[in-house]
Amino acid sequence: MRVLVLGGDGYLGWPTAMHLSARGHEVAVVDNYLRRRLCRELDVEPLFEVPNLHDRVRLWEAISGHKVNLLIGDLIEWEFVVEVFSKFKPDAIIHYAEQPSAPYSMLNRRAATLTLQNNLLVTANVIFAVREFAPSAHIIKLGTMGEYGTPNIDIEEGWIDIQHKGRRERFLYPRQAGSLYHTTKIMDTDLLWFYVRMWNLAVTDLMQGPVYGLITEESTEDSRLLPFFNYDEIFGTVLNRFIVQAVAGYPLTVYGRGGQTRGYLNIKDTLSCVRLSLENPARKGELRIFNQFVETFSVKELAERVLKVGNSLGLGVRIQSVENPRKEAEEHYYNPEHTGLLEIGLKPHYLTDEIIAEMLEKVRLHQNAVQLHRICREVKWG
Ligand code: USQ
Repeated sequence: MRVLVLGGDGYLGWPTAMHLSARGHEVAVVDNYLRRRLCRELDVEPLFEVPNLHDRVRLWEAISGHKVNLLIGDLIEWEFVVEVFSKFKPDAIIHYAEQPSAPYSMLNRRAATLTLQNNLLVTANVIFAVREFAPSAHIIKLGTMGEYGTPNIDIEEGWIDIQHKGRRERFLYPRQAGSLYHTTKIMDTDLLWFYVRMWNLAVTDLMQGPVYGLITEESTEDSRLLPFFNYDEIFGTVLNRFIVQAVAGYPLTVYGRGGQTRGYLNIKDTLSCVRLSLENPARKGELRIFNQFVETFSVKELAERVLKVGNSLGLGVRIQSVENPRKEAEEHYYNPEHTGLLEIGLKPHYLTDEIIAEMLEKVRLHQNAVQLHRICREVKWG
């Protein structure tokens, strides 16, 4: 298939582009380097330098023999969107082109409006471009488990049947996010659902939990193909942060009581989930939703796992409960469904001690690059 990967420079975008191209899809990546710019502005750059997309595309072609097309530009600008869609004519679009950080969205007014503007306008432009240039294309949108919040009932995969005064109807599962970033993802889902009803689009919305890891099948040959690996408070996800903290001798930063439970997945499973969704598309006129994670952990459990494995490697890991900068439940019910992706063929990589050890060893190679001032930035929700 001809697949456009929007946000192809990011933590997940570049590994997805290589993964799909290795499996014979014709891939084009699009990015405006927003993530790099924000990291630089806030002094929270990743653990190791990542070559720009031109270099990575050349390197990937030299190693794999597969050519990835590249378009640099801002998908908020309609002229650029027209150029991308009319040139490439995609069969499917994988839409990662969003400001992905909850803490960033809570930083100040400017960060909040950038997040709103970028995330909503890019989604709207993608919808209009599909209608005009690729009306049969399948849109695969990265949503987030955070759209659901932490309700006191089971979380279904996107849709819930409600019985009310003797009648039944099917609705999108009620959503209540815990950050402005997560709220923009709810708005995206609503935009897509509206245009699925109006224009018969085919859409898959992947409600993804926090991702961890840095090793994918396609990046083993050359470390310059590894993804961005942020460990700072703004762009680092929690397990990646704990791994770097363990290596750097920094106490693992469990926020508050640490009972916050989320659904996690290895970056390798993100790639499989996206590819399986691509190869088993939604129907026209369907908004299909999968909950994209493979197992749940509380933050405290994650910290204890890293402590155990880290200490077996002689790292002297400590855990420290820090005042929670976020407004979130620290003890709560959490039971989300997640069978849809297993049914279309996902074979999960679970978080074993070996995987934790492998991440610790990989990060150890960059131990001297860790900048401790990046770990805590005290972005407060209140
Ligand atoms: N947490 C800590 N200590 C830390 C960092 C985080 O206790 O040092 C806690 C947070 O308070 C939260 C949990 O760990 O309860 C997960 O935090 P996170 O930073 O890994 O994840 P989050 O901000 O929710 O966002 C990440 C990605 C986002 C994605 C989301 C999925 O950045 O793009 O949508 O995970 S989910 O969490 O299911 O909404």
